[in-house]
Amino acid sequence: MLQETKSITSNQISFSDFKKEVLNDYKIAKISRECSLLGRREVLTGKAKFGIFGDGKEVPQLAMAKAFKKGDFRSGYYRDQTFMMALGELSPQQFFAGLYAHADIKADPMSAGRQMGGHFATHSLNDDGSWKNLTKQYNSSADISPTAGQMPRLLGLAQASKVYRNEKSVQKNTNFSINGNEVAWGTIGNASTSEGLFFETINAAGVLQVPMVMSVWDDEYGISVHAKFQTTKESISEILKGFQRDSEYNGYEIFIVNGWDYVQLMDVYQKAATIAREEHVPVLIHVKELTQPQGHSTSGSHERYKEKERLQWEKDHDCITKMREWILEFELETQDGEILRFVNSEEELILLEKEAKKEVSEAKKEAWNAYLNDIKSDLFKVVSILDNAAKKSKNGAVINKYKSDLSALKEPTRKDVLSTARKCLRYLKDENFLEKTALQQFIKNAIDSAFDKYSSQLTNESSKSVLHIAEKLPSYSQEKNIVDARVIMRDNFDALLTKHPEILIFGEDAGFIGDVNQGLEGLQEKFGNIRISDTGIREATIIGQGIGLAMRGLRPIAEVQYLDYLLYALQIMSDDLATLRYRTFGKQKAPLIVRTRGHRLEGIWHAGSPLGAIINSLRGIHVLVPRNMTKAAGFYNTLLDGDDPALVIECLNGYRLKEELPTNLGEFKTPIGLVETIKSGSDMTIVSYGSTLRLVEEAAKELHQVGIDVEIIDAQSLLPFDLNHDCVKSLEKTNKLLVVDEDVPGGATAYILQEILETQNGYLYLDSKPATLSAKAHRPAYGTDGDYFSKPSTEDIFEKVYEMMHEYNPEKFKRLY
Ligand SMILES: Cc1ncc(C[n+]2csc(CCOP(=O)(O)OP(=O)(O)O)c2C)c(N)n1
Ligand SMILES: [Mg+2]
Repeated sequence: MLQETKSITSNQISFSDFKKEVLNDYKIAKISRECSLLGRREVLTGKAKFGIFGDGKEVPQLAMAKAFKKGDFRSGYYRDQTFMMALGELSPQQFFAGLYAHADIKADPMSAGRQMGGHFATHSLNDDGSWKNLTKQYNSSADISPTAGQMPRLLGLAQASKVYRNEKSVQKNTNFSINGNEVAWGTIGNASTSEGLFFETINAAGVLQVPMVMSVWDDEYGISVHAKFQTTKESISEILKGFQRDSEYNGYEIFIVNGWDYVQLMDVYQKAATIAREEHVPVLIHVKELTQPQGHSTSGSHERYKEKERLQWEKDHDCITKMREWILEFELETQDGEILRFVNSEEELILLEKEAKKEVSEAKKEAWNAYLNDIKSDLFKVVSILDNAAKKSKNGAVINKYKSDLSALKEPTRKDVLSTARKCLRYLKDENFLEKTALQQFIKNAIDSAFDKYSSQLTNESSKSVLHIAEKLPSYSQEKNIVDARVIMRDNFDALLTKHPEILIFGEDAGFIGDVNQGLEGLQEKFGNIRISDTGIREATIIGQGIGLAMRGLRPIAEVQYLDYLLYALQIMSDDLATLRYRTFGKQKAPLIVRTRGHRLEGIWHAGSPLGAIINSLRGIHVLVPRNMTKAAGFYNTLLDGDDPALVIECLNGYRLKEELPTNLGEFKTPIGLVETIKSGSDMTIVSYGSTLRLVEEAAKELHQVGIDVEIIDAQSLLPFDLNHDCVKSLEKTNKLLVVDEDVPGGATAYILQEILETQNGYLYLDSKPATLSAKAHRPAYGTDGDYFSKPSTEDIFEKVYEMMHEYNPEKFKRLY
């Protein structure tokens, strides 16, 4: 077949360079495919737990990798191994290390074995937690498993380029951007475009006009479910046609290309990159006619749900098969009449294919040996200890049996080794000799080192952790300057925006009117509409914007208008933000601050306080519940001196209350992880937070009148909670404990109780049953009476305390009822 490809002539590279590139691409595709094939076998033979691979999607990823430049970011999903390999960011050995869950960041740089294979990441941070120069490397934000979960973050990654290009105050930050030239590349499967997060992100990126290139890998299926059940008209590009930009409106550039067409793909990806990079216009590339040679994952086989014809079609349209055909058929006639080819015969390709196969097979062996060697050295230690222990112990026979069972394992896990050691220790409990001590020591060391491998880096462990930042009290002028509390927020944000040029604040109504409670009043006018901006009503992608911006060195404060609507954002906060440090073994961070307001309004959707749900789903994020605006402002001041993600819940009914305006705005700091005793007392410790504290304070005054003196502690920081264990110190004095909030029963109060009784050993000091007082199990009803009968009132608090005092001293505190 004689042909002239535009890309050859237009790129004007010599044919021999072109040939080298094509054959190199082909080899990468073959290496990647071989990884998928062997990977599946490793799972089916039991050496790895689960496999989901990129077979059938190789060729478009070669094209994407060629258009991807240093400084760019990827936010994608589990099919992208070929892309990572083409960039040189994933070797076959690392691929297998991930598959085996090798818990060592050097062996598996994607996640140190924490994520299942197919979740790709690069390292944005040095070992000390400081940023690398991201413009000098390829960047992949760490994948998450929930389908379309990569979308919200993608929006922020793309928006960061726009900010760096247009906002002068951050243009000196050259570690992150060079004139906003970086493109954020998204990938998603066709079926996952059914998720709301996909549509929400597509719309928002169109509105914001950000440099995002979104590839949809379309293989017509989502596991077993065909496109006809997934997508209207069975085509994402068809239904997104309305997003196409035209002379009148901004929008998207949309390309449709077949996934097996190497030449077209190269062309489309270069064009897409130029549009996004130069014009900051989002691009959608619908890559059709892709396949799944081995089915969806190792969990099943696609022969179960695909017709024979479809299976045959997939064989014929396998992108590597098609590329191979193209390579073999390609002929180019020069002006001198010479015919140029990529290969002289098929043999050349076969040789290259054999090389690819051999490289992968060797890499697999290396990865397996490296993975196993770590464990085997532990196994030998235990076997040798048990061998000697068995000789001395009266339970020698049992111990010997455990030892030989362990020795016989060909593919031992850390669990096998440690579980044997721990079981054997029980048989030595009544004996005393050196080997027992050695065994105890082994177990202790193994558990300690397992903590580092499997449980470290949930939160910031570097010197930048906000937990190292000390309290700094607000200072006040001599003449008391009493203001509406929202003024403190506004003036403090003003000071912060001046102090930190990287801060961007955005959310629904946050821009023009300066938020619904005017905590940002006038600040858009002062700092411009890039730094203070309105967003659409789209909580999940507001958070995604924040995550992506924070991953590129900016300091976003993302506003979720009301706490009740945080549920829309909770999934992405939980799945993405809260796990980021953990799932990358501390190699990526997103110091995003989420600002919201809640508690104590009225009505089912305007008065919730789902703190139990929040703290249980957001481990990895600091959750702060300031009781007033000075405390809240102090939290923002602390957070901006560190780089941890946090959620700050302001008291909705506090903005119009009066507080004294501090003089050291932007500087005073509320410490994170410390409680504050706001009233001392001797009869009972009451721990509460947020808006209910004011009710507790009122109740305390009334209790005083009947001779009960309570101590009130403001938790103020739920995650982390009371790191200095001040609550138990209070219990030592009062011997009684009540925890009050307006969450459901067993919500955050149960968490606080567990912290105080179990973690702090508070049970040792109790004279009476510890108690909680929370709202009813239902959402709060509307209106004054709805509130009164749904949430704890001062009377409820008074009576609860009184009843506990009655039980303690019935003589002194006679029954009320
Ligand atoms: C939120 C969520 N729901 C369900 C799943 C289970 N799941 C994993 S992959 C997948 C199908 C995805 O299909 P598609 O987006 O077309 O990608 P493909 O695997 O075909 O490349 C499903 C349902 C998941 N990971 N996340
Ligand atoms: Mg699919």
